[in-house]
Amino acid sequence: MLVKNKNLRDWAEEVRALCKPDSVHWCDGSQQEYDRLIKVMVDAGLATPLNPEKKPGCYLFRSHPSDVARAEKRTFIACKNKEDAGPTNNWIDPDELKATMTALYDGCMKGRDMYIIPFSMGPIGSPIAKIGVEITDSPYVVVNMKIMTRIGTEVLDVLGEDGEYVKCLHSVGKPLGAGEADDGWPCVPNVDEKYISHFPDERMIWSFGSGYGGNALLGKKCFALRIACVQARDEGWLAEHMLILKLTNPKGETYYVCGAFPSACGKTNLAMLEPVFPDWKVETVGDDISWMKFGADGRLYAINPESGFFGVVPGTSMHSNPNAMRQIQSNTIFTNVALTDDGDVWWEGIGTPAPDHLIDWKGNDWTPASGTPAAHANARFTTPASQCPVIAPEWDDPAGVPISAILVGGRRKATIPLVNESLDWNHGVFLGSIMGSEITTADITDKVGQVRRDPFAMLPFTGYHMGDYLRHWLDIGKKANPDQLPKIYFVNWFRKNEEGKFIWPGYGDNSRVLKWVVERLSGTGQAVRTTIGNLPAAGAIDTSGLDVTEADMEELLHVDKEAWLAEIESIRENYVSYGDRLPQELADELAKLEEGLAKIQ
Ligand code: SAT
Ligand code: MN
Repeated sequence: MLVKNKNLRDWAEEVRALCKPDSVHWCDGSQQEYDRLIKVMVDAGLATPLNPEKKPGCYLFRSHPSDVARAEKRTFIACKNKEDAGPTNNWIDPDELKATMTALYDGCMKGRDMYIIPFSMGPIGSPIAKIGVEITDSPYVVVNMKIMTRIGTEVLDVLGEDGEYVKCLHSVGKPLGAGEADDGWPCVPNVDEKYISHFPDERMIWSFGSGYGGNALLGKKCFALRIACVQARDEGWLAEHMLILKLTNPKGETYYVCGAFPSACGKTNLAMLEPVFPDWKVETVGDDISWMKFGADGRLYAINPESGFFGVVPGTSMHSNPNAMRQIQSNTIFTNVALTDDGDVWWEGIGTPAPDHLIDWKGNDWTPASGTPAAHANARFTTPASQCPVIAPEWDDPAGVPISAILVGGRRKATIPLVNESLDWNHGVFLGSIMGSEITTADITDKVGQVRRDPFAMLPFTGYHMGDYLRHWLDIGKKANPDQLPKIYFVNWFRKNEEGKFIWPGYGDNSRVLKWVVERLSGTGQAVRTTIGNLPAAGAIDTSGLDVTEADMEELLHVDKEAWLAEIESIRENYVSYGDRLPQELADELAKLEEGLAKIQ
């Protein structure tokens, strides 16, 4: 392959000399290449083809039990000054980290092929897109990257002789001896020897020891969020952990909305939701990441930098996400789900009873009496965005789509109303800064019940100081005409009543809230101004055909003074952790809120 970019040629040679693979392969991104790598993995026993009558073009992979999710403890932001990483990141001095990892990389690809994957985050050649190159020794990474990003020769063409790219180096960290073959998923089993390292000053990523998800598919969280948010700060745009959806009302007017939610809030479900109103339409532009830049008209335009969805499988059903279920019937890679005797897949929450016999995600026989989950809780599908039955036709428009509203939210059983419209941009950023979810028993900590603040759902993904990140959001507001900025809405689908039951049905019924948001944007939605924000007026949320009482709606949409006063204390505690990097505007918003609450009888 002709590689015109000298910098890339030199880097690839440098990596080859260090990692010492048996061979080097430049990925062209073709279907033949994908098929060949899949075959190599099937032949080696690392992938299982699913029954072509049930799941054509689908494969099942089982990872090592130590390698099943992002390793946050082993994720590092290695900027020059420790203070710039802030309180939410793990920091290591970049020179020290490079020395440690260079020793690990030395000879780490022996007995393996080295793949060089040029990829574009965003439609190739889009003014909002950026290029990366991932060098990896994992063919699993190559096939997943082909689905999740645009890879191959065309990207090299855009890169040209001197284009810039983000260097992404990845190794599973398991060299093979002469004649040795993998006996299962290769990785470094000891979690404390895995490294997911970011060098934001150099726009570079080094990953070692894990082959799973965001640890290894470096275009996703590592580049498109942790490195890109630093680029966005420096260049005046936003790289965010947000879905993008398109709403069309009965008049045929369209609105594009982004949404930031921490994990376990049903973000992928919301991105593809089926509205309960037959004359409304919801279409998907993206399910995880949004890059937003100002267009010539002064509005923020978003692209989905990815081209596939890497979604959590357990819990996905015809009830929770019928469109995803339709999307993953073909050409999909499943990782860590259970295999049925007829070559299909099964998982907890799929909506059908467990079969009498399965092979579980660890490769063992499983029956309903086994007492263990058949699929891992973080089992994933990797599936092309183009297969989403409700993908918006403009999902890959290089110009992006103009954003009218941004939803932020978390999983909160009390205090936070179903929906709350920000009063202005700074207030919206304040709402984004205080969002988060209650810590559950699944988090394995003693803080169960407390709120983990997760500003804009970026807690694990902000590649610099969180206080500076929030300042950047405020600065974005100063660059624009206030009328052209998206309106920010704080939503919460997870309120519970005294019996601990969810008050709001969620899923498709969330379209009722989206409808009110669009009505607000178009000027018809009714709201009441309160000290916490604009809340829907009584009856303004369309509950026709819904079994939720007026008292429930009142509960979902009122200001609970005592709860908010307690909330303020907890917000203040979190704000203190940002030290002198907490933007004054946010301290002011908190003070205003406190004053407003004091006035409530
Ligand atoms: O593994 S990923 O980082 O891609 C998904 C997630 O953990 O959010
Ligand atoms: Mn995500």
